Amino acid sequence: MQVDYNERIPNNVGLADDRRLLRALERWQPAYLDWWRELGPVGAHEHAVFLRTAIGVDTDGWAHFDFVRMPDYRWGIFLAEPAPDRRINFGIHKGEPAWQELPGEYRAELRRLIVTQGDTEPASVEQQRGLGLTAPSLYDLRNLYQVNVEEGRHLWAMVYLLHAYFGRDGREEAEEMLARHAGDADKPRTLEAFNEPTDDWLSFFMYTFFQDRDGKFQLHALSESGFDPLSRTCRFMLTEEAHHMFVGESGVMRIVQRTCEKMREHDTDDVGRFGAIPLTLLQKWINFHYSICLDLFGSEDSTNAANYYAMGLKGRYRETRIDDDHVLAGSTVTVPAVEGGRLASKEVTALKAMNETLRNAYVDDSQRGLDRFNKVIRSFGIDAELRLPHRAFHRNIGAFAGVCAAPDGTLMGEASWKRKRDEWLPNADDHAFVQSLMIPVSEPGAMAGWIAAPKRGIHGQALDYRYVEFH
Ligand code: BYC
Ligand code: FE
Ligand code: FE
Repeated sequence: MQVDYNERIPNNVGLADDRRLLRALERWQPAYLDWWRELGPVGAHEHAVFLRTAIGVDTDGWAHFDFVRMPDYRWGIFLAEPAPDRRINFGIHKGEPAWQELPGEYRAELRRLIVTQGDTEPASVEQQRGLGLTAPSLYDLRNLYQVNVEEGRHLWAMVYLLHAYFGRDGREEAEEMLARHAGDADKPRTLEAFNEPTDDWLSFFMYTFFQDRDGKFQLHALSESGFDPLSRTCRFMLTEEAHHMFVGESGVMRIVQRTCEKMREHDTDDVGRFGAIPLTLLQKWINFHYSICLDLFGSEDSTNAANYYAMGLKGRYRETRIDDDHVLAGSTVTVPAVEGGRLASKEVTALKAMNETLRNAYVDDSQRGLDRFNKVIRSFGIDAELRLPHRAFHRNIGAFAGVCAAPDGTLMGEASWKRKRDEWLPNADDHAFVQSLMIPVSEPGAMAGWIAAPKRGIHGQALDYRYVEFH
């Protein structure tokens, strides 16, 4: 289905035929644009950027590439095509037709899921807003802005659901989305990782590798929802998420590549002197971003998660491909626990372990990414490995909250942990060093010294294409 860009809010949901909804969204739109100008990318409002914009939701050719001044980007509302006769695929309503209207008995739960999801989207734009000033290349700058506009669109996607299905309190929640801010002392974003500063490009690539990957898994789980509008919304968001995953993985990969080249060239691990990022620093950044992202999955033992599943609101990763009864009444699984100061495990119902089940899928996926980085390191004949820290390391939610664990999972006293902290997580000197590398490069085709060039350009364009026009 093509999308009509003559409309003020491009969409494939028939907004023109629903005057009330259209008016409500048109009232929210100026507040969104004000927010974007105030808390969106710094100093970018006059740039013309080679961006892709959704023009249809079918798999072939939904994207259109052109130069867009970012405030003129057409944030729209797109849902994946409906699956004919779609059913609820899990939980107590399994087999019933998917809900096309809001199921009244689950209103509170759905509202909460949608608000939590929606809150992360503008949060990420706020967290990344300063990065445009220090991009390592025009290619990377363009990718940053592409991610930013799409996260803005993801907010639109959730705000659409709130406006279309939740009436007045939905509209209030939509306003609150622009009132909470990443890192704000009084009104922070809901989930902790969305309040962390993201001030350098190493952090940006780790963010898109680890934190957007939480987005991928949460969106997959929500795309299984029996509430069909939520499912269709998330299915379309996932097509955009794939690019965010690419930006993160290829970004870290290119840094690893440059680091290894410098290690070989100078026959040393200490490549900071040569303007590259040592593997030890990459490891610290991994330790930080991975651990705060594990928290995003919630507690190992969660009544909320059990309810979401039983009610048919939030499924497992690729629910329909799993070979079981999709009801899970009476089945149990073991989840990690801490008992008497030791790592242990405990049995909980499979329903209450839903957060852990999703986290497990995330851990495996993250490990596959690290395996690919390690393959590059090995291809240089370098005997080193990047590792995911133990799940107990640096956690703030769930069984390991408040536990002092080393990256290898060894439990220890708080004082010892604090003494070691600077060896495991980025410290002030590390931040200062990485910051010192953040010198903007804006010559077409040129790259900052700490990162290798990508293999190819965007949408068939050359690497030295002028992806961003500064005005
Ligand atoms: N920080 O029962 P529990 C993305 C709270 S990322 C702070 O385990 P539940 C993106 C919890 O709210 C994807 N608080 O929680 C990425 C609860 O509070 P109450 C975002 C936390 O509900 C990059 C209490 O602790 N989408 O799209 O099972 C760029 C008990 O916990 C945290 C979603 O998250 C935390 N980390 O699980 C842009 C999907 N964790 O009730 C975008 C929707 C838990 O005691 N959200 N708490 O007041 C959910 O499915 C669930 O809310 C969660 C939490 C999985 C997040
Ligand atoms: Fe998103
Ligand atoms: Fe994303």
